Amino acid sequence: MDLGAGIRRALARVTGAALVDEKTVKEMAKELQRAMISSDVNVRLVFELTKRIEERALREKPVSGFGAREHVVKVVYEELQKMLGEKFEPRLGKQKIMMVGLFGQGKTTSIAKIAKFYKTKGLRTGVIAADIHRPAAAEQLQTLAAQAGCAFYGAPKGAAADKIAEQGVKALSGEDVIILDSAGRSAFDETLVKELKAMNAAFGPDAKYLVVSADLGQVAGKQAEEFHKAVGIDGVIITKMDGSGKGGGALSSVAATGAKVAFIGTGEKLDALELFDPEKFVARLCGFPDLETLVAKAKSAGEEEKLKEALEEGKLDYEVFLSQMKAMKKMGPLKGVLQMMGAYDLPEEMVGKSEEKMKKFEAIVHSMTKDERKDPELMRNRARQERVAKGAGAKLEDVRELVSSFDKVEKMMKGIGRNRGLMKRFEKMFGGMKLG
Ligand SMILES: Nc1nc2c(ncn2[C@@H]2O[C@H](COP(=O)(O)OP(=O)(O)OP(=O)(O)O)[C@@H](O)[C@H]2O)c(=O)[nH]1
Ligand SMILES: [Mg+2]
Repeated sequence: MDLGAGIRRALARVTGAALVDEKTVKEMAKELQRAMISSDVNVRLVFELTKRIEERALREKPVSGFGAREHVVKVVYEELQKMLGEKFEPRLGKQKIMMVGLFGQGKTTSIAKIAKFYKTKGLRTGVIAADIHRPAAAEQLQTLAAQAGCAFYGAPKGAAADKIAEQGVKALSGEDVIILDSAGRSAFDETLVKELKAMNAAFGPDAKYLVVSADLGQVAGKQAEEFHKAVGIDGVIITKMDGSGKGGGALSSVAATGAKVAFIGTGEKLDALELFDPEKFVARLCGFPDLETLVAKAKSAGEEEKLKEALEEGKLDYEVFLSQMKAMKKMGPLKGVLQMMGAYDLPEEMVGKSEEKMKKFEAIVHSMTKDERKDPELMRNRARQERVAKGAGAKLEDVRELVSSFDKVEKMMKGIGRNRGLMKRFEKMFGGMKLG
């Protein structure tokens, strides 16, 4: 399971609850534990985290303007952030960077990404190929360097790695940032430590980054410790965050050693690199880009108290459906408000439709009869679908897509809105937007 989805699901237990009490908070904490453990976060770390969350959520008084639900979300948000450490501030300016790491972790790719990163900061960058073990290593780096638009130094075959590093620094003396690519190793052992120390002495780096893949999960923390002990590292680059379910484990274990996560790699392309910022990262995981604005919005849009009165079950029909889709489209941030109310992962059906599609859907709804709009069951009929398509100047597939989107959203509503009458609340929030 995707960690973000798991966390959002856990939060939905609270945001979607009619009443936030100890039981709700404990259930949320349990769900959070499940999500984190399945992302390979160390069990002890997980329990420490949820214990702190429970304590703070139940004992602390909400800050002014925050209701019980917002308070719990805020606590989760802050504790997750603390768990992942501080924001990394890369040093800009002239420097030599050495990359270390085991086989296949993404060193060479990350070097090119970082070279590109420094280039966008206006610095001249160059890379040195000193991986003398893997036959095609220099070519790989050369190709990537060309893509990144940075200088490249590769020595003729047969040269020793530390000599290449020394010569490379001379050859690239006109560059501001010089990054050294060295050979990976299959395991952390004495030979590797020796090699690292020799490279360290020959190259004289100002910064050393360890590259680990998110696939390692909590083993990433162990590697951070070992490498730090051997040569000292300034930051860790966690690659393949895009393709691994263990990213949470890798991030938290590295942070737990006191090492800083510097960058994360999120794809094979050279621009798939992010400077690691726990605040932003956690906001994204929780689905609340900006908690404060969100709460303010929830208040003005919903007027909590009035919303609470509207707890009866609502019923979805095509008019409401369309007005909601339009509202979602217009008010992106409302996505957060809805999450606050318990809709943790809104289906693409409600937020992802293109302008063109929306126009089409609107025309389709307009060419439905009043009965059809009010009784969605009718629209399952093929003859009706065909008639409506014709009337709207749309294709039969468009009508069917609308019907299937409607079904999905209705299902979601039933799931989360059963007790709270979420539908009613939607209607209130988007009231006045009904189609004429
Ligand atoms: N999806 C994804 N793939 C990545 C990422 N970073 C690297 N890769 C891929 O991982 C593979 C290994 O990357 P390299 O950069 O060659 O790794 P390395 O550590 O230099 O490997 P050795 O030199 O053999 O030790 C390549 O296929 C990369 O395209 C990432 O952030 N996301
Ligand atoms: Mg390599």
